[in-house]
Amino acid sequence: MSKPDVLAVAKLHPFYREALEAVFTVHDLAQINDPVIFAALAPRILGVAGTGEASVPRSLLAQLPHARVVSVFGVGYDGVDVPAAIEFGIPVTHTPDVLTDDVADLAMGLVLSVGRSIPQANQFVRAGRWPDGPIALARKVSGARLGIVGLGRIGKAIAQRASAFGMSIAYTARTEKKDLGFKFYPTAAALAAQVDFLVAITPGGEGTKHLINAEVLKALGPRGFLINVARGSVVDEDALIEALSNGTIAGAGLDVYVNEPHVPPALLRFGNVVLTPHMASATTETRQAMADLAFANMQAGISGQPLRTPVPECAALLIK
Ligand code: NAP
Ligand code: 8YV
Repeated sequence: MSKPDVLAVAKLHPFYREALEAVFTVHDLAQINDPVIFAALAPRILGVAGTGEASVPRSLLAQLPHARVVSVFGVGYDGVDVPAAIEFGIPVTHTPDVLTDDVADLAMGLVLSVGRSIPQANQFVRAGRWPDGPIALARKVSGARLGIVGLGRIGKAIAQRASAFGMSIAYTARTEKKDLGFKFYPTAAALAAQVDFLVAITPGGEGTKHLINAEVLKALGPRGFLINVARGSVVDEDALIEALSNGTIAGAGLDVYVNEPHVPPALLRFGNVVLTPHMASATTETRQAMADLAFANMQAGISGQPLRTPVPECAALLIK
């Protein structure tokens, strides 16, 4: 008997791909260039496999009459047209919680990297510059003021880690979380004005586009650092480049970009910017846990079993 067919809409992590291939036939959308071949395959597709960065537009979902699930390998699903998926009766799943620790760890790693100039110091030693003089003084992290934009699962995990560094914690989100005891600011600009390190960790998409803009960067000020581990779209990249050029902010630590995997050349030129390649969840342990969960969701969706982790919009729908 042939294996059921699923469609991969992005380059899948090998852990996820291997799990899928054991049970399903995986077709890569990127390799199907002939519309006639796609039209013949589309009615056989039972599941769609994506990543946090993948695009699953209405136009694609509309061509998959028998799809039963979109399983995203990632917690963010801003590339999926969820209203369209709901309209077509295709639930969307993602991988929350299993990556929270890793993303919070990398956010703190970037705070320490930009504050203490660790990558720059590494370059300083390797370039043989140590004998010529001491490295420039850095910024103390312990006891500094941290602002978190988006106090969800990962934001709270960042706050927990930062508390251990004696940092004071403030945040902005759509809703105030009075039980947590951190200072709430209604806007990112109001928060930025009161902190030394501003960490963005919201979902991407239209609702958060350019949440960190020129006004926020001005409020952060010449001694403030921006960390973005959310999505590239959350930060106005042009405004950020301008702010770095003018010394409006002290520096930045970035894991995500507007046009991944392409990084604006201007960002590569700043010595006070630390760049990582969208790797916040990229440890063996976490990528395995994400693959297990994404696979379990795919299998459950295709076999009509309860989904492990539907996205909130679909969870509400499935309960009704
Ligand atoms: P979550 O638990 O849903 O938390 C999201 C937080 O963002 C919530 O506190 C939410 O506010 C806040 N938020 C949403 N829209 C906002 C807005 N317009 N203004 C201010 N705050 C807003 O999600 P999570 O698990 O923490 O993940 C967050 C995001 O991190 C993901 O969606 C993804 O984009 C990103 N991420 C990146 C990586 C990476 O590799 N760099 C890895 C994993 C995740 P409320 O609490 O008021 O609803
Ligand atoms: C992954 C992510 O890098 O979970 C997310 O939202 O952005 C990351 O964990 C991505 O989904 C894997 O490609």
